[in-house]
Amino acid sequence: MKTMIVRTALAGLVTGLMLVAAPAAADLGLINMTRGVTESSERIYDLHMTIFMITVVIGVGVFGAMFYSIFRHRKARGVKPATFHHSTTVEIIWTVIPLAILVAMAVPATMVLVDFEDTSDTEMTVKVTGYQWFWGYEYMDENVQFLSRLDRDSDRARQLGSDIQPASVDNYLQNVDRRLILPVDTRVKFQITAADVIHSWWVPDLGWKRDAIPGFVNETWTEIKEPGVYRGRCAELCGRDHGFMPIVVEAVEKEAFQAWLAEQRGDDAAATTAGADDAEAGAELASR
Ligand SMILES: [Cu+2]
Repeated sequence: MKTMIVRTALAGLVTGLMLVAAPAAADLGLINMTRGVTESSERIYDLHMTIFMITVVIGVGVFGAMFYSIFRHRKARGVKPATFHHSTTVEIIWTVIPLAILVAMAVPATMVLVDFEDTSDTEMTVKVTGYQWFWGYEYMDENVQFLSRLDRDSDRARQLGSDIQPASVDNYLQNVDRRLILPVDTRVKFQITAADVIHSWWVPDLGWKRDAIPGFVNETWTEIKEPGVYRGRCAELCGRDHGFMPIVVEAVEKEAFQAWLAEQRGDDAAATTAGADDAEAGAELASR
């Protein structure tokens, strides 16, 4: 009778695990961190996987030893409890080993963090300003700046009683009217700040997230390897429309970027005027 119960329970457990594990295995990439499209994002990913594997090994080791001991030394088998209550050797071991593991993990993690702070040798600078509730981008020394807001379609669909199905909008709440265009294979410095409250500029594919704080300028850098469109969002609860200030970065080849920049700068007079209007609107908002 007893063995039958155990067997039924085990069979149930295995079936349950298979049901959970099968779809999970297929979608592992969805629940894991993204590899990203920069060298630093790949370093972060590798670091994350290494440390994850270390914790898995520790977890299996510790829980394995624990469950084995509980099972093997259970009272039902007539095991007598040990009577010792102090062991200096054991205490030294269980202090030194975790300490060594922590130091071993801290060294590569610190190296990645230090690398983020190193904004030397960057080829261009983009200033990012967070506003309630949109982003401002300025290409330093290029005389190009603009504001980037939630795209019209998403904005219309999100209004109360709009009757527009969000699913019918492309990249609902993840699209903007003007994308941040960046060149690939270029070390780009970011200067991140805010004009009203704290925001946070976050594009997962770049590997980092930086707070945009009024009165402070946070610096970091990126170098995108592949052309493409990379989406992100504000990652610091900044007020009513926090969920409606997405970020879209479009990485293009260097020549295409230069052409785009020239177009923005004045070869296209309309674009410059629009940029100036945007800047005024931003300044006005900032002074409120
Ligand atoms: Cu925000």
